[in-house]
Parts: sequence; structure tokens; C-alpha cells
Amino acid sequence: MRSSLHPRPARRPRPRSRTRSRLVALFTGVAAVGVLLAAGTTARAADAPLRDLAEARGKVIGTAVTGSKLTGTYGDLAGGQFNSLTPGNAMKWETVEPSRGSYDWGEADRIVAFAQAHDQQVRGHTLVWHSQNPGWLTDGSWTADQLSTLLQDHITTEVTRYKGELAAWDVVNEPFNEDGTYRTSLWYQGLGSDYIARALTWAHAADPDAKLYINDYNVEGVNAKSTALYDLVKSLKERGVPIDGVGLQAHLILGLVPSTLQQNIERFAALGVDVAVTELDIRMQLPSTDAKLAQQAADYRAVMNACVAVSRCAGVTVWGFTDSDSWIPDVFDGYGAATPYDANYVPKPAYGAIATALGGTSTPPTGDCTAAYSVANEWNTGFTGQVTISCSGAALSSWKVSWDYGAGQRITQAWNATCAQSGTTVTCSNASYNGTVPSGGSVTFGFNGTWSGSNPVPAVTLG
Ligand code: G2I
Repeated sequence: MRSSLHPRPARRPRPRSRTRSRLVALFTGVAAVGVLLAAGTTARAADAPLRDLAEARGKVIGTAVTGSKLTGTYGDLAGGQFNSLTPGNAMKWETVEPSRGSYDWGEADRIVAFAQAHDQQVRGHTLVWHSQNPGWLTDGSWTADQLSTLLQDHITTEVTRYKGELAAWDVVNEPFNEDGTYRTSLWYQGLGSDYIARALTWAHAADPDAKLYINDYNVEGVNAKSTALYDLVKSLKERGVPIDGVGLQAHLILGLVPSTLQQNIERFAALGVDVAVTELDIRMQLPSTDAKLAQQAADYRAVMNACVAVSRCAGVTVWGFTDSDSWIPDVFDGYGAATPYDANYVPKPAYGAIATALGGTSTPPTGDCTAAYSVANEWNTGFTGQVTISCSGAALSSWKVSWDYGAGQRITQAWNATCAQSGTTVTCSNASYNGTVPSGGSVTFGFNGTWSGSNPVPAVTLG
């Protein structure tokens, strides 16, 4: 079997550096106005990307992705922070075979190619499900034999296409009702519960190296549904049906991580299968508050800790890493903020919780954010200055800049920031309305000051 983590090639693209404390002074001598600039990057302590922390522990840290979004900041973070990708929708039956016999692998291929370019695993999702099937399939009327052939052809075609390229497949998705009875899906109605064993067997025949999973929600703790799944896996193992793992989706609600999560993972592991948390998100009622985000971080930490504690827990995949790419607000009215990054790609406390659970420090990466100081206007004893904070590949939710006036300058007034001077040191922080600097965006504030003798541009520190 393939190891759960591929070795990293020498030339894996690295995420942008987060540690530079360099202070760059850029001088542009425009005689009349005398514009002078100084720029400084963030000087905060660095942390390793999540994927490096996870790999050091032999774990997967994955995210569901949308193929069309894999550029810019979304692509940088998806490629830089995670060592596994799951196509959120791209490998589902309605996407790959919207009309019978006519296949569209575009988005799925794109995700697989991106993953390979970034030395990431791909988790295939999903081959047999009651949902997101094409109309021609669900509207048809099929005999059991026809249905079985359709399913076999679908699984064989799709698994063969990606043979040797995927680490794992969510072969069967959501087979159970909450009480542990089988869901009366198209498949169960036509083929009985044996569709599960058949699907696993066909998938194994098409790609013997892929780890084959059954995946469901509300099976994170010990309950009737997870016990039905446990009994099914036990009997499949006893019958020699190829089953490698169990996926706990983990679409959780704030403050409600099941207390029996680790115990549940352990009982599956004892059956001789892997366990993966496959679709983690933790939703809250909007708006988010600092208290809710702190609770969410504790919840993410609890899930991570449970997986880290059990060696057969392969890892954790989040169902979208940014709130701009989450299914929650579309489906749960008034709920959201469920992922580790907000919609502007600012890491939330949940990000720090994932990092610390994987053995890292809690400082989120700040990417490349710079502060540039310029003197816009200068007269005999006074001047007007401004500082622009710009981000690319990262974002800030609040900011603070400081500098030292070495030539006796003093700030007299500031706007769009709160500034204070103590001795020679000036410190300015965001106003209530301009703390957010999105990736690709900037914020500027201004000030007046006094000078005499000379008015050199100071080195500015952000952070
Ligand atoms: O429903 C959440 C997840 C539960 N477990 C299985 C996962 O496969 C499932 O993922 C979600 C996707 O994240 C959504 O993006 O599955 C949904 C469908 O049940 C996906 O939503 C659908 C929308 O309902 C469609 O309107 C849309 O055309 O996504 C489609 C593609 O964007």
C-alpha cells in the first residue's frame, strides 16, 4: 500500500516567507515635494505552514477546494498550507457525467494537476451517494441488474482515470440514517445493502493502491449511527471486502464537539481500519464575536487533538479553508464563519489551534504585509506624512506600526489612525473602521508633525 504521505520532492513551491524582519528604505528624491518612502515588513515570529507541522507528525491536513478558485491568494494558501486536497464537488457523478456517456473531467483534472504540482495528496470524493447524481440517472427506471452495471461502470471509469494518482477515495458516502438504519437511497432500494460491498470491490479492482473509505456525518461520537457504521465495517472486514478506512465528516456546531470523539476513533482503529476526519467545519450563529471565535478555536483543537492522539487517525480535512468557500451560509440560515480563515483570508484563532495541536506555535502567518512611510509635504517647521499598509498573499484584521524619530520630529495630529509619541517612539494603530487590510489591498493614514534641522524618513516596523 502507498504510505499515507508522499515524500516531498526537492522543488516543492514554498509558501511566501513570513519571517523577514528586513527594513527596506526606498528613497525617491522628488525635489519639489520631497517624497520619501520607507517600507518595513512584519517582524512577527514565524510559524511553519500547517502542512509542514502535519507531515512532521505523519498526519494529513487537507482542505476541500473548488477548482476554478485555485489561483491568487486562494491558490497560495491551498497549496502552501495543506498537504491534501479533496474536490468539493468536482468528482461527483453529476459533475463528471452530466449526460449519459458524456464525461467532463475538467475541474477534477485541474485539482489533481494542482495537487501534483504542490506535492499534495488527493482524496477522491465521492463514488456512491444519494445526492448530486445526474438527472438521467435519478429519473431513469432501472432493473437491479442495470443499476448494478451502471454503478460498476461509473466506479470503474472514474477510479481508473485517476489510478495511482489518488491516495484515498470516499467510495460510499452517507449510507446511514440517524437511527442506524440504511438510508433508502436509489442504491439501497435497487440493490439492498450489498451495493456497499460491490462498490468497494469494484473500486479496489480499478485502483488497488487507493485507500477505500466509507464516509458519513454525525458519526463522530459514539451513537446509534456510528455504531451501525462500526458493525458494517466489522462485517465487511470479516467477509474480506476491501475497506481501508472510515471518514468522519465532522460538520460540527460551535461548542458541540462530541466528548466521545477519540473513543470512537479508537474503536474503529481497533477494527484494523484507518480513520480520517474528512469534512471538518464548525459553524456558529452570525455575527462572529471574539468569544465565539475562541470557543471555535477550542473546538478545532479538540478535534485535532483526538486525531493526533490515535496513530490510525490519518488526518483532518477541513471542508473549505476560508469562509468565502463554505457551504454553511447557503444551507444554514444565519450561520457561518465555520472555517479556519475568514472571507478575507485572515487566519482566525481556529487556525492557531490547528497549528498548536500539530505542535506548532500559535502565531498565524502574516504573509507579506508592508508599511511604507512617506513625507507628502514639508514647510519651514512642519510636515505632513502618511503611512500605507499593503498586503499581498496575506491579510490583517488589525494593525500597529511604530517608528523612531531620530531628528527630534514630533507628531502633532493624526487621522485614520490612533497615534501616540513617547520620547522619540511613535506608535499608531488602526481606527475602529480600517483594521482590515485584505490581501491585495492597502490602508493609508496621515499625520502632521514638526521638525527642525532635518526630517529624515524613519524605518517603520509593522506588527
Ligand atoms: O453538504 C455538505 C457536504 C456533506 N458531505 C458530503 C459533501 O459532498 C457535501 O458537500 C457539499 C458541497 O460543499 C456543496 O458545494 O455538497 C453540496 C451538495 O449537497 C454542495 O452544494 C452544491 C449546491 O447545492 C449546488 O447548488 C451547487 O450547484 O454545490 C453545487 C456546486 O457548486
